[in-house]
Amino acid sequence: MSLDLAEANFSHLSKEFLRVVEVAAVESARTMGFGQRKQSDRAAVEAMREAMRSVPMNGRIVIGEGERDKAPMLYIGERVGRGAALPDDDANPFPAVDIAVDPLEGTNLCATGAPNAIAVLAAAERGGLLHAPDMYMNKLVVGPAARGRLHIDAPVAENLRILSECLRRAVGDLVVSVLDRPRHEKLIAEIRAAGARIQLISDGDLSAGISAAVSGSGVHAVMGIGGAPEGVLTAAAMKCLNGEIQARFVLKEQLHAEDCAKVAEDSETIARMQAMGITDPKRVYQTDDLAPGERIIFAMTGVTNGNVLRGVRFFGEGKRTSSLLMTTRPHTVRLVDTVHVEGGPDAVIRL
Ligand code: VTB
Repeated sequence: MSLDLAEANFSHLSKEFLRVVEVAAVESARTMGFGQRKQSDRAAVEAMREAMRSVPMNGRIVIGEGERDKAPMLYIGERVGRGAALPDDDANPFPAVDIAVDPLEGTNLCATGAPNAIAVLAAAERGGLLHAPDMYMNKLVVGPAARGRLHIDAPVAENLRILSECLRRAVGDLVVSVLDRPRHEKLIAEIRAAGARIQLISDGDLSAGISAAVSGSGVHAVMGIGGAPEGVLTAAAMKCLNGEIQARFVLKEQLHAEDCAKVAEDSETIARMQAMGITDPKRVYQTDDLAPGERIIFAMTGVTNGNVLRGVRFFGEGKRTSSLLMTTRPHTVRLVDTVHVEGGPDAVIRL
């Protein structure tokens, strides 16, 4: 029998994944503000892939940089970790793990030095993360206080009223994070009409979702259409943070004209969804549908400063990273502040 993702392995792996997201963040952060999003992304992808090689697991990428023919690294289906050199069968001595990666979530944010760029991955036992195609997804993300209380199909004003009750404050005190896109004109108008405040973001609805589930971040919900892969990663984070995501895939016919050019014809998309096991394209996905795993590991490191994490800081004697490392078993949320010392025996560590 191949090893299950047993408790001991599981906590050990989480530390390995921390190292993986830390190096991806460091390498992309070196390119901050260069105005070269592809270069920033490549730096993160290469660093993450290299760091992943030595992880003692039989890993398989389920959400990655794209299909194999388009992405040479961390493509969907790529096997990673020390177990990748051996057949993917019961005799493989390494624990079988499914992995969703976003080596640099917010490539533009990094390229311009804007807040909330992160390096992130989620892992689970095999089958623990939905194989979501790279397409658009409508999302509603809230924190623990409102879990189970809102519905993605309810009118925006009603959801905001319930959210305000759950958070014991006025609707006018709420902040909803929304991607700043023409497709959200109506949504933005509805949030404004309901009286809530809005944080328009240029990119990064995954880190916004995490903010919504962390009290004190200043964000109370995320609404609107972003990427489906980011939706699965958000779900993995919500399992650890006791928050909630509700989501639905969005087909071309429902998209704003501006976004239509970016997506394939619906017939092609539906075929891709079916190949990935998604038979009902209109279904509402709950947190547990997107991330059904029981043993989830979620690791993220700040690249640029953000609502929850600080970005990478470089200084003469090393660098410092700020990360979130979360597991469902045991259920822990670690805020990890790492000093990577490079200055030798005379380096001074500061608080
Ligand atoms: C979405 C969002 C991501 O890119 O995928 C977005 O989920 C792309 O949307 O967080 P557009 O096609 O409208 O630009 C991010 O913002 C960053 O990867």
